[in-house]
Amino acid sequence: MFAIIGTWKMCHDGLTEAAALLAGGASAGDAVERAITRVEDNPAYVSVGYGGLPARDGHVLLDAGYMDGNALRYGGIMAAENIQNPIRAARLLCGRETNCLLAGRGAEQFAVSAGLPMRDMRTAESTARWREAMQSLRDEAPLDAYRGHDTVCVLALDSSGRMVAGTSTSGLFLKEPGRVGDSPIVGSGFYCDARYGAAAATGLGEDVMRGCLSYEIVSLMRRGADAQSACEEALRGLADRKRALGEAAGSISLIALSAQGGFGASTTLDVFPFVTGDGTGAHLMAAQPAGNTMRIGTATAEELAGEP
Ligand code: SD4
Repeated sequence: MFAIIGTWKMCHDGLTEAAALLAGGASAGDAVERAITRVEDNPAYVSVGYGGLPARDGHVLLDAGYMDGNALRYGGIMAAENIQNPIRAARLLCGRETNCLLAGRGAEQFAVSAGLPMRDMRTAESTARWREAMQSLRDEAPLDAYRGHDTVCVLALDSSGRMVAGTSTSGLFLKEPGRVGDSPIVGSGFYCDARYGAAAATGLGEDVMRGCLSYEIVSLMRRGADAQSACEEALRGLADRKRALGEAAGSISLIALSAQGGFGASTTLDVFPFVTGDGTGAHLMAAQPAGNTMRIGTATAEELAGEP
């Protein structure tokens, strides 16, 4: 038995390949790396890897995280430039005893010394997008931090019971150089303990980190919740707390995978596309808030047209 889940429609093709790998006996780590590198390498996905959303200075600054839920180890890079596949750097760092989370220049030097391919991650399109946004950005107008900044997150359970979580993103469009979101931060953007399950988050990192939501989901599964109710309860907990503080729930979407292969997803958006994979193939899904719970169902690409 194996299972894999990823955020947003954009992971569909990579997840299809990853599910085929898992069906052939590959490890959860190889499956997660395959699914995420497929998104990183495709400049059509503008919020991850090559051609990602530039920071305010025009540079594409990348965040990625990786956790091995059997060894209970993690690795990550943040605010790093020119690393072709940030998830591969995060995975290599996961094998280390110390120095497993590297920022900026240190992350780039590590990638070079590890022999990972480097490339200028800007494309003509990403630079044009940046230039246009900078022109329309008036000093007095607040930045729309919620504009298209989606993270690819993938959680996998392989047929040997190994579990892995991975994330990769260019973070918020026009972020301040040096800004780091939740995606490379263990416990917030991702968490995995193979005894209970794995979880990951996408949305505004500043909000996700206030609730350490990925750790919270795994912790709820440790106490007996299934993956779906853990996602819903973790999100409700933070949203209720924010509302009590007079704030909106914000823009947060969560996925989870239990150690038994159960899937979960929740969102504050009207609709959150995600993809699941198992022995029956890869399936495009959607989560939609419905009153006090989440409606989860299969969806077609047409129904999700316009969604990332
Ligand atoms: C960040 N969590 O940098 C990321 C962005 C994201 O959907 O996932 N947006 O805050």
